[in-house]
Amino acid sequence: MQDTSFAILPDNQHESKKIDYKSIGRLVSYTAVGNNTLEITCENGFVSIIFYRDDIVRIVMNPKNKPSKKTSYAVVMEPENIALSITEHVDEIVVSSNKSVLVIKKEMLKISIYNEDGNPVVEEIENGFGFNENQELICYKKMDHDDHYYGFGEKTSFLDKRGEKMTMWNSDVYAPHNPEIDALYQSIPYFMTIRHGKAHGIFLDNPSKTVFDMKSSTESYTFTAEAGQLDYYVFIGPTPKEVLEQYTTITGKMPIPPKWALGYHQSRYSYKTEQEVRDLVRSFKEKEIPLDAIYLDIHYMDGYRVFSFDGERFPNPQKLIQELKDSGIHVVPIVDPGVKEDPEYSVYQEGVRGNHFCKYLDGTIFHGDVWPGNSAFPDFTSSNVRQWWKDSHKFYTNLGIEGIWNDMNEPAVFNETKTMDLKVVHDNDGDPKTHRELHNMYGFLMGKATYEGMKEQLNGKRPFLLTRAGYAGVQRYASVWTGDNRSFWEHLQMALPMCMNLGVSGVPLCGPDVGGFAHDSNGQLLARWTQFGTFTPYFRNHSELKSVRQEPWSFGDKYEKIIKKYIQERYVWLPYLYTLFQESSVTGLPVMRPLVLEYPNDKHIFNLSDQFMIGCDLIVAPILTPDTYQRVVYLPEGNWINYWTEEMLQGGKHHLVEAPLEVLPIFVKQGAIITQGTVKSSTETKESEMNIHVYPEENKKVTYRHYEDDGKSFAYEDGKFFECKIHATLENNRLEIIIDTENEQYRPDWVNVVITIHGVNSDVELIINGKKHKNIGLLTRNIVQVSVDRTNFVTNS
Ligand code: MIG
Repeated sequence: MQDTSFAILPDNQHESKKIDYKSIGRLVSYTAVGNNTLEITCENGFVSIIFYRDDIVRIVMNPKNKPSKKTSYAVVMEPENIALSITEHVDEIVVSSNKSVLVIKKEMLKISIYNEDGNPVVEEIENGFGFNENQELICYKKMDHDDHYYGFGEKTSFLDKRGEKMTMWNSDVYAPHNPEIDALYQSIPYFMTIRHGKAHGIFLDNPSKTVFDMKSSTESYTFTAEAGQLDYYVFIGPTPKEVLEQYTTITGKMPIPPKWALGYHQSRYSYKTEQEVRDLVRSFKEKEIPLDAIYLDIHYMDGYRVFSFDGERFPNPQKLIQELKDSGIHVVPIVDPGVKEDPEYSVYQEGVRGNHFCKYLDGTIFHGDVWPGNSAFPDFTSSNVRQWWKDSHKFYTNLGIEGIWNDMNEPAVFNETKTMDLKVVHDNDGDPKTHRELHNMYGFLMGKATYEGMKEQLNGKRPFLLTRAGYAGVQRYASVWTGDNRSFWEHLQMALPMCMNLGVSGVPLCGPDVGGFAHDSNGQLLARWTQFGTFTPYFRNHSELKSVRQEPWSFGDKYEKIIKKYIQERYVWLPYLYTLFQESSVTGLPVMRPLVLEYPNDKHIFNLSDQFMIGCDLIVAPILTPDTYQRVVYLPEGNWINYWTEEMLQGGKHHLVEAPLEVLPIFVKQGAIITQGTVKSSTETKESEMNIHVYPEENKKVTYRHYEDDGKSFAYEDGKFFECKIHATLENNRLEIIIDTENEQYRPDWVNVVITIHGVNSDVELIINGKKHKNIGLLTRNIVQVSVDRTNFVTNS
């Protein structure tokens, strides 16, 4: 991009050469293989259709060879054994599973898929499949006038991606993050369509450069791949949540993160010395601001050599890390892929001797310039290299480190193309492929090695990994932050749809740098951004070397008070958030959601980019512009209660709500039950009391499931968790609450439970676990409170 008007000189506009795509042509023959596969030969190429499940179909097109069934590392599922029925007609072949019908048109091969009701899910039009002389591959699909598109990983601009053309090419983009930038650090070539209230999804499993064009036509959209095969999965839906379940069955789910990963994190490029780190911790403690993690950016290293500490700046890292951990704070160091070319540096020596670095075809190592200067890059496509990288992490885990931050893993290189030479040939475990073919997989595989290494070394503790680059399935190993944003209100605004779409793309633990990374933040922006941060799944304040300081107290008392309040609020909401992360580990559903995930039929919300849901009962509507103390909030069907004022608002409408600087507008759906904890200095502090908030609805039985475990280990996988169901029924001023412990193999720290009932009168008849309660305290208008013991919960099981 040129940055003067020279770019638009009349004679300077060269038309981009259009390269025509040739169709794969007429069906010549087909064979059914096993129970779930159809192999098709066409005039100009080959297509395989593999049913993974009744509601998940994989289609692979290859113009040159019979399609390879090998998948990328993104895919964790093997096809299930299902029974297909195949019928041949004169001009088409019909393949049916229990939940879908696939119709293959023979003349100029085109594949369409219908759901159980006979409604089209995806329909190929125009050329169907095509390819061109550059071996680029394309697929044309029909666009419905009511299509809305979500997902695509980490993208700028608004929520609904209809009208956008998006490139998947992991890129280090320091600036600008604006609507023109269509490739950022992550590539998740997956999206969900919502059409007339029903949903389906497509995942194009190809780690080379891919492009999704939902812009150039209103009749069709296309996706293209620059190299490899056109290998994609169709998820039949029919609800948005089912699509996510289907997509994350293919690409995996995020295991429950360690609880400390969900607390408040403080970072800066860089906290440069042990003294600076200790001073920082002291400030948090003195000011009583909760804190769970501190990040060490590149200055902790000896000359930017990964797997090292600078001996002067950090003379005794082990002691520092242990002492901080004893006070409830984890230390997370940054690890970049670039290994400094230094013949006297053991990691470089090992890498060269062990054959671990990326190479050209002729065997010479690729070197590129990054922070440490000239560097070599581990070839993470090889399992040997990953094993080496895993083992290398003993350097960190032996020091007591349980969390790692992977940066620059697009990989970013300081040169014209900003990345590794595309001619590098990756080992790929004996199936060599160029960097051009595998680029988008590099950061994912670095994350895989890092996470698995830590997991092996942490003796049963859950590792935490934060990554900048990734590919579909990255959620199995890492959380994602959205890279180098700026302290602009516009970037606060953009973070909402970006994180919602990451959530729809299977990544539940994500968030932006709170306060903005580059540029100078200010008190009001940091206050509003921290309010939003209370509910972003990942909550870290991070800022750049040259920007003004951005710690919670940097802009004076007035702002510090508000920022502190919302960091504390995060800890109050943690039990609720934690339950949602556990749910996500099972269902793949995001914690932070666009409203369209819950209300796919509501026309007001297809592109609603400035408010979001946490779970299915909470709407959060942050303030995203300066000097703004009111805003419009849209509430979908049902009744909604203003969390702060208890005011009941009618859904299906827009409302103007008050939001003075100390208020983040939050709305709870009537019929919801919410569990909350208490303010504490970090997640390491024991929970002293559980708060159950009930927002009952007349003549309705509502149920909430609360989940808890030790927050640290994988013992939950063996059933060592706590789970209770809370039921509430309100009828004729009589409220019956039943708290039913379903599993108590893990015993929570808290015994005392305060139940707060919202929107009832003081004379309400209250029955809890079969017993009538008299000790009702009326808090204010319409709120009743009562205390019970966990030991009084009923147990059904
Ligand atoms: O080229 O390590 O996005 O969070 O502070 C800059 C220094 C390298 C980019 C990351 C940012 C980090 C910075 N890194």
